[in-house]
Amino acid sequence: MSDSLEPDTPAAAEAPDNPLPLDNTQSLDDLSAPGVENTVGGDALDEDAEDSAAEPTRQPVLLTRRTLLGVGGMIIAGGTAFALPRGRAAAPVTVRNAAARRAVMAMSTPNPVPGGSLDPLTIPKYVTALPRLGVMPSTGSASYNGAPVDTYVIASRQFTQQMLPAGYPSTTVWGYGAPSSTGTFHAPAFTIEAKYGRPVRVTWANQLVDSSGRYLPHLFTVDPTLHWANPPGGVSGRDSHTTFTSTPPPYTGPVPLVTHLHGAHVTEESDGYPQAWTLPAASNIPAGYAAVGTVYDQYKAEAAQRYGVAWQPGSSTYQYPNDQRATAMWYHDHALGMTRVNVQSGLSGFYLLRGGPADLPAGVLPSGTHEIAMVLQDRSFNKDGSLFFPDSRTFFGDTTAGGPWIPTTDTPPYWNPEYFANTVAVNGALWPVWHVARRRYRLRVLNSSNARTYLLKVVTNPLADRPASAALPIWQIGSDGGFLPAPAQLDEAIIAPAERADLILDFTNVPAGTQLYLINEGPDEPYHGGVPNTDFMAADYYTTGQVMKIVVGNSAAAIADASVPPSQLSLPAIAPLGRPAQTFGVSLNEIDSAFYDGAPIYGTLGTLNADGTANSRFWDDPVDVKPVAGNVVEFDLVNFTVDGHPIHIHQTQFQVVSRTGSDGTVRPPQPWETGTKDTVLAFPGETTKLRAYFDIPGRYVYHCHIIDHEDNEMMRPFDVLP
Ligand SMILES: [Cu+2]
Repeated sequence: MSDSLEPDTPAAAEAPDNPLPLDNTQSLDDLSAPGVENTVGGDALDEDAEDSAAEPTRQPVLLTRRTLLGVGGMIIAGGTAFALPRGRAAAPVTVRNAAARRAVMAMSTPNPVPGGSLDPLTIPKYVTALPRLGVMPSTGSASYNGAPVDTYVIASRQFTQQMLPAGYPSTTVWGYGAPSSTGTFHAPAFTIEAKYGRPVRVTWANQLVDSSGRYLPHLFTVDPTLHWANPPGGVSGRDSHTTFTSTPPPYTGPVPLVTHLHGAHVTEESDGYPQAWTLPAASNIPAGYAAVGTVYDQYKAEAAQRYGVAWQPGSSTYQYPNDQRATAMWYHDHALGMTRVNVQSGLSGFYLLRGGPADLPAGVLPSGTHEIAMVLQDRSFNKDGSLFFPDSRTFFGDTTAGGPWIPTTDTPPYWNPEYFANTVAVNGALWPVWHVARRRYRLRVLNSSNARTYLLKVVTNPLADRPASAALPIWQIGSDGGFLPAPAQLDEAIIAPAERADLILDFTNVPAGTQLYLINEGPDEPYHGGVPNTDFMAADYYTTGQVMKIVVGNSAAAIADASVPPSQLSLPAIAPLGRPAQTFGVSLNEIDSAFYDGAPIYGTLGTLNADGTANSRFWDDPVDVKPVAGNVVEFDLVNFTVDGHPIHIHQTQFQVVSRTGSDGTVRPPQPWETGTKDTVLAFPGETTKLRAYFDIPGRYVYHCHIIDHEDNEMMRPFDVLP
C-alpha cells in the first residue's frame, strides 16, 4: 500500500550503513566549519570523536525498571482504595550514583529490549527513504447552518505494508484510509488537512472484516480481564469488568473501534468516547454480542439532532468545528480497554488545522515539500514480518512465569504495564533516511508510541555516548495546541506519548554531503525526567537510541529559501488564562499485586484527601471532576508513582502553570511548554499545575497517554456542566 507514498526524494539507492561497525564517514572538521555557527559545543564534538574512535560500543548498563521493579514501587496492594503519604512513592528507580554507573559502563554491549523473533540488530538501518504521508481525500462537501462542511469517509481496515526494509517480508497492519481510493490506506494514516472556521465531517467506518464480510480477529492478544469494551457481555455486560472463575483465553471476536481526534474542541458525541465504539457491520457477529458501546445510541441521536447526520451500522459520523488555534492534532482509536492494541496495530494519523488568527502568513515558514509530518512509533517484529506484541504478562518479567493470573491472583494474564518495542518507525518505515537540501524544514512530529518518550537530538555519530553533543540546534516553535509564544532553541526535543512538536531544522549552513543522525536519548522505560545516563539509562544506542539518518544534499546549488530564520520568527501571542474559579486535585497512582512483589496491576487517577493522601478512583466510579462551562479551572496533578505519566485532557488546550517537587521547589513550565497543550508529563513525586478553560457542556475523559495505563483504569470521565 505504500506505492502511493512519494518518498521525499527518489528512493536514493544508498548502501546500507548499519552503524555496526561504526559509520563515521563524516569528517568532524566539516561540522566545525564556520558555516555551522549554531553547532553546540564544538569541543564536545571532539570528545565524541575520541569516544567513538576508542570505544565505539561503549554503553552504560544501568538497572532498568524491568530489573528494579519493587525498589521504589508502590507499597499498597490488593484493595480498591489506598492512601499513601505524599512523596513516599517518589523514590528513584534508577541508579543515580555516577561512580557506580561508570563502574558498569565497561560492560557495554548492544542491549535491545526484548521483542519478537526478528533480532532488531540484524535489520539494516537507513536504507528506506523517509515516506511522505499523503493527504486524506475528501468526499466533497455538505452544508451545516448554511455554511460548507468538508466531508470524509474514513475506514479502518487490515492490509499489508512494507515496514521492514525491502527484501524483508511485509507486515500486516491496521490503518485508516478512504474506501474510494484503496491506495490511501496506510499506517500511520494519511493526513487530514483542515481549515480554520470550516468544519470537517468524518464518517468513521469500522471495516475490520475479510473479503467475505466476516469479522477479523485482533492482530494482538486482547485481555478480557480488564475493564474493557467487552462485546460478548451483551447489552447488559458491555463496557464492564467481568468476574471470571478461571483464567480466560484471549478475546478473539469482532473488534470494537471508536475514533478520537486528539486535541479537538468538539461536542461530546463527536469526541470518540471510549464507550461509543461500534463493531464492524460483519455478517457473523455472534448472537448475544453487543454491536455498539453503551453510549453509541445516545450519541447517534445527538449527532442526528445537532448535525443532521444519520449513523449507519458499523460507523459513526462526527463533526469537528475547527474553531481553535491552528495546530497539529491527530486521530486514533480510543476503544475502552483496547486502545493500546488498536493503536499499536496502526490506527493513528495526523489532522493539521491551518489558518485563523493563531497561524502565520503563508511563506513565513517552510511549506510544501519542505514541511514534513513525522509519526514516531516503536515496533517489534517477528521473522515473518508480523508485528510482535506480548501475549502474556510473563513477557514483562515481574511475575512468576506462566502465572497464576486472574482469578487465582489479582494479575491480568495478558496485559503488560507498559509496552516498549525494539525498533523505531518514522511514518511506518524503520530507521529511514531523509534527504534534505541546504535550507530550512518544518517538522510536525507526533509521538504515537504506546509508552515511549523520545528525547530527540541531531548528532554526527549515532553511537556517541549519551548525552551526545548536538550537531545542530532544534528550534521548537509549537506544541500540542499550536505555536509557542516564542521560538525555543533546544539541543534536544522531548516528546512524550501523544505530544506534538512543531520543529524547524536549518541545514542552510551545513556542508553538502554531511550525514547527520536523529537519535533518541530517552529511556527504554517510562520517562520520569532527568538526564540520560545520570537519572536513567538512555535507550539502547544500537536500536531504539536511533531514529533517522539525515543526508544533506550534495548539490552545490543553493535552494531558494524565503522562510524566516527561526531566531527571527514572531509568533502569535497567547493570552494567559485568569484566576481559576474551580480547582481539582487529581492523584496519579499505581497499584501493585498482592501476589507478585512490585508488579503493577493497574494505574489510577484518583482524588486527594485533605491530608494530602490519595484515593484511587476507577473508570466507573461517580464523576468527581465537574468544571462549569465558561470557567477557568485549575488542575493539580499529584504523581504518587515512580513513573512519569503523560496526562491528556479532552476538549481543551490547557496552560501549564508550574511543577512543584516533593521538596517544595516550584519550577515554571519548560520553554516548549509555554504554549497551549492537551498532554503534559507529570513527573514522579511532583505536583503539576494546569489551567484549562472549558466551554462545551458534556461528558469527556482525562487519562494517562501511556496507553497501556489508559487501558487499565488510568482514565476517568469528567462532566462539563452547563
Ligand atoms: Cu501512565
